[in-house]
Amino acid sequence: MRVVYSPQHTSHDPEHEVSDGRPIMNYEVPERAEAIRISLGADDGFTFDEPTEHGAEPITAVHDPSMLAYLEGSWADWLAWGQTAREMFPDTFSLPALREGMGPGREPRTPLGRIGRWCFDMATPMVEGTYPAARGAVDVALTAMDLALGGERAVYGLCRPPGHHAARAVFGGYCFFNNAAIVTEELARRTGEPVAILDVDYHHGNGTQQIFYGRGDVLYVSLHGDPDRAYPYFAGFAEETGAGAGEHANLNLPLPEACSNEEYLANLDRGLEAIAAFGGSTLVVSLGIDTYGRDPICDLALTTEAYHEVGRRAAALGRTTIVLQEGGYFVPHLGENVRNWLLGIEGRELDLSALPEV
Ligand code: Q9C
Ligand code: ZN
Repeated sequence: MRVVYSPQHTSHDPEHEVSDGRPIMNYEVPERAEAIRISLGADDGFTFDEPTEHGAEPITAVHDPSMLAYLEGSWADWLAWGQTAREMFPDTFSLPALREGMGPGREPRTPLGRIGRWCFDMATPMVEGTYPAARGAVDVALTAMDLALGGERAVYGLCRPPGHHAARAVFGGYCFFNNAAIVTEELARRTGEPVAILDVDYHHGNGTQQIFYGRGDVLYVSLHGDPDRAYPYFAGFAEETGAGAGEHANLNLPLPEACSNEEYLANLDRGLEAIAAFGGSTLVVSLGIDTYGRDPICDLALTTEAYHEVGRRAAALGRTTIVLQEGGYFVPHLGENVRNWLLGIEGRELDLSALPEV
């Protein structure tokens, strides 16, 4: 399988986040992508390609151009205002209710005012190299798409930072640009066909859902920890089925705590049935491995065997598949879990031989 990877991701190296009422070390670290690169690199079945530059147009096809402009200039702006911290976090959030009855107002001018407009949480600090890394992740995703359109059956884009929490005009959840949504939109434009997205990250992909909620030509299917207990809390409910032309093109499958492989696979089959019933010849996968039993921030109970089986069942759809990396935070097993997912999709055997005992 062809793998698209760029070392550019290492310039996004956040240190902190706020979680469960505490400041902690950020889980979305460069070591994650390096662990995946090393696992795939040790297997002759994977060959690596560098991304090519795709420019801004595919990004603004999905995101507010003002958000792109904000992310591009935010670090220089931070320094220009005399800030010296190596991480930029919001300290206010300009929630719409704050201006109820007063109109939306104009965009704040100061860096802190602006980040409070564009960022929705305390998990997604920007550092000096965040913007080039986020642009690199988009190019990784679009290059994987190019390879798929060129005839590859399945391609893997080792995206970092991840993307599925980024909505049209707001970012957060370790995500800046929505890599999977950008690829989906570009695929829809280039092929003129409907496109299905399967999101198997532990967290609901609120950004992807928001971007395509009114669209009948894009099906979004997500399996995730129930938002009644799991981040992002405000979206991912089963009753969210799409709006207008997009009615019935959004399927949320919230999962209980400690969900087993069996229960997970039963829900997966529901999602795959919906995808099979939807038209189109391509599938975009948002691949999160934070459903793992040993993941430090999530509460499902999947094992490596499940990843191989999910890949195998996704392949049975018989569609050209673009697999893009999202979350997954138990770094010692992350690479081997991704590799087994990809072995599954390629019809290769489960291989637990390189899973370290830690
Ligand atoms: N108490 C992805 O997996 N922190 N993003 C959650 C829970 C942020 C996850 C706090 C989690 C973001 C791509
Ligand atoms: Zn996640």
